[in-house]
Amino acid sequence: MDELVDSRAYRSDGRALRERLASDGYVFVRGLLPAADVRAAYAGVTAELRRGGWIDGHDLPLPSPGAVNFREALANPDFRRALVNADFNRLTYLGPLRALVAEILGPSSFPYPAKVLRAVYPERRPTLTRGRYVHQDYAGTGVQDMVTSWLPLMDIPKPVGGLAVQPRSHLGPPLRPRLLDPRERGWASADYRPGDVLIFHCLTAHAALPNRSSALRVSGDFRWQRADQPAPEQMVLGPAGRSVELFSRLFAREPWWQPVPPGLKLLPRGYVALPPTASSFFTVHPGWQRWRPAPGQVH
Ligand SMILES: O=C(O)CCC(=O)C(=O)O
Repeated sequence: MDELVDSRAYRSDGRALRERLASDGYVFVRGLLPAADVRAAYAGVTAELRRGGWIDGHDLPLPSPGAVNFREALANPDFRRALVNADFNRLTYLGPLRALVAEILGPSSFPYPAKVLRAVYPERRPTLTRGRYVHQDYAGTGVQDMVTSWLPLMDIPKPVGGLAVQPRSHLGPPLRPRLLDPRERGWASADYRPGDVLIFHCLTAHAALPNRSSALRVSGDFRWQRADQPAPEQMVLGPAGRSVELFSRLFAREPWWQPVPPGLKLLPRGYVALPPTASSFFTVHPGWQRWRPAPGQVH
């Protein structure tokens, strides 16, 4: 496993960041966010998970309820409370993260109100979290040049199972989902710390490393796109199909809240994604022209 290249020195240099995204498929910035803000999010999330019996008083995982995937976890009320925690949601809107994405995608970029919280148990085969399978996030939204920001909420050294990306895989064809073997060559990851941010393009292959520790791995992933492209309705209004933007009732009065851009067009729920159009960063591999969405969820 290679080390992610740290782009901290270029965090205000849009051109260098875009070049890095175009060539490697990712941008990693160590210590971008204040660690205290990330630790507050971890404290808020784990308080709910502790109350719900996911972890004990030392944050060690308990056998119950043991949901392995985000969607299953959403059925659990304590997990849902963790997901709506204000300090967790606030992370998406912190100035250094918004500024970094704006340098890459442009000033109209915005995060989807729908956010993903991961609470990943130590791996016990045959049960595996879907994030362990190699995938490309384009399949989830069908929005070209969408980027994902992945944030550790705690120290996540490699044995705790952080995210790995396959540099330059965004230049290749679509890949079939398969389990990532951490000994594979040509992959990169890091010993993550609170405040680090990994951003990757929606055609970049990525997967989580196995959690071989005794700890629950807690991280968040937030997705971003430009305002001049239609956005998937479920990422803006949420899975339950509300009439107003997800979380706006809870957080609209918070000083950090940012509504989605006015006039944003939505891709209706059930919309079947088409092969990606041209990217503004790199030439898309012709193999994507034959791409069709696979049934079922991969992550
Ligand atoms: O954190 C994980 O386990 C998986 C994350 C992932 O696949 C993603 O952010 O797209």
